[in-house]
Amino acid sequence: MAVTQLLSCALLVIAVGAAAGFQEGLRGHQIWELPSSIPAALEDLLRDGLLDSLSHSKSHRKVHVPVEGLDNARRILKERDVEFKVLVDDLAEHFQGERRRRREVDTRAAESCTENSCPAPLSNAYMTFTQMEYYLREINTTYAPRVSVKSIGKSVEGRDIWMVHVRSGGCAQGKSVYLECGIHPREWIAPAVCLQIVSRLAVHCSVTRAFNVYIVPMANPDGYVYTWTTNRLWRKNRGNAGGQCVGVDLNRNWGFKFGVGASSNPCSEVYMGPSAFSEPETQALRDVMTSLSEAGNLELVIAVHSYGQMLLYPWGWTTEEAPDTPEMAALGEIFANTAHLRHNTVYTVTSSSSGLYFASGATDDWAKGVLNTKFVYTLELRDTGEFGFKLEKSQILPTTQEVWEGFKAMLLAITGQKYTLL
Ligand code: 0X9
Ligand code: ZN
Repeated sequence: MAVTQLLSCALLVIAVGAAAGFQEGLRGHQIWELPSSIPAALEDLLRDGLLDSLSHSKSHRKVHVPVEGLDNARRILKERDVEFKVLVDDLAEHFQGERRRRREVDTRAAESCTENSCPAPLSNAYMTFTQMEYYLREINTTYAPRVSVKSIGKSVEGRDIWMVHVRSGGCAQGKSVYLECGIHPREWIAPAVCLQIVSRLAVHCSVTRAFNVYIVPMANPDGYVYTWTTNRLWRKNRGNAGGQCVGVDLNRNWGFKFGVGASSNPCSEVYMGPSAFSEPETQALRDVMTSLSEAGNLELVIAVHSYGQMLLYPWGWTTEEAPDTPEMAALGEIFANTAHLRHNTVYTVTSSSSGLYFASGATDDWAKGVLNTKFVYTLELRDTGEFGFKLEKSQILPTTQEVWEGFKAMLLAITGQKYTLL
């Protein structure tokens, strides 16, 4: 056999192998739809990791059931006479089929992001972590010294957690704003929108005249890489602290009211970890936020997530009012009203405990409770459940556009100016 034939055979084997491995972590996993009214005890099941809630909607609940939990979950639902519908019976098959179909129809010219040239974040496709790093490396040189990118620490698997700093334009006392994105890796729209915001901030110098903006576009790189290769619905990091199951929910691992509305079961999707800040990712994020706060003027913190179209302010651990609630609600309305002007998308502004559910150990409650930052939010981006975590790439641009308008309006309002949509 000629060398070229041998080579192409070998490549074929590699390609087939890679295709078979794609999303294999979801082999046998299912998506079920549960009825609107379910016994309260089912909440415990959700928390204990048998079921992974995929929708915030109270009228219907989509849940992801890991293969290991199928028999148990079926038995428990049967015992309680709860009927359910199987929407997807093998998630690995589902994602592999989807990838095949995508390759067949996707003939559009892609924007380019290579190691040698990645001048802008992709707006018509989700980026791999490697592509994100190409882009960050490029802006670090192109826009220096106004924009700089540095690593604030390493993930469990040794990847860098990058932070972009866009400096204020000559206002020495510029207030600081901090955006954390991608702590939940399956929420792909969050880093996509954050990188678009980085790019807009870099290009439009005037927006940040009065602000130092700090953005961590990908807070959980290991989890994100894992969603690309093995399990598109992965929520946690890739730490092994708990033993038999992998991963800690980084948005339950922060050291303020640690353990409220979270799980101590390592197999749960909302596993809080063995102790507060047990994970290198939350340690890095905590340390950088602490130093920004100690520098004296950290004014606004937004943790960007999806989905649900909600702008949530603390607390998540109790329904009691957090300090500055009227101010947070008012600034939140400015965001929502301005975002709405762009594409009519409705963002609901509410406290997380009353609008969503009880959960603490999250970035937002810690920023409010420990740093005492005035304006703190969790922003749940598009949509309200139709595509959920698998939001189509065609939504990157419109989601960015509305969030960008809302974000600018917030910045202006903080400096006492009024926003007008041009
Ligand atoms: O549950 C979360 O961590 C966030 N929702 S998500 O669907 N993106 O996972 C909401 C966090 C809101 N904040 C607090 N509960 N403190
Ligand atoms: Zn999230």
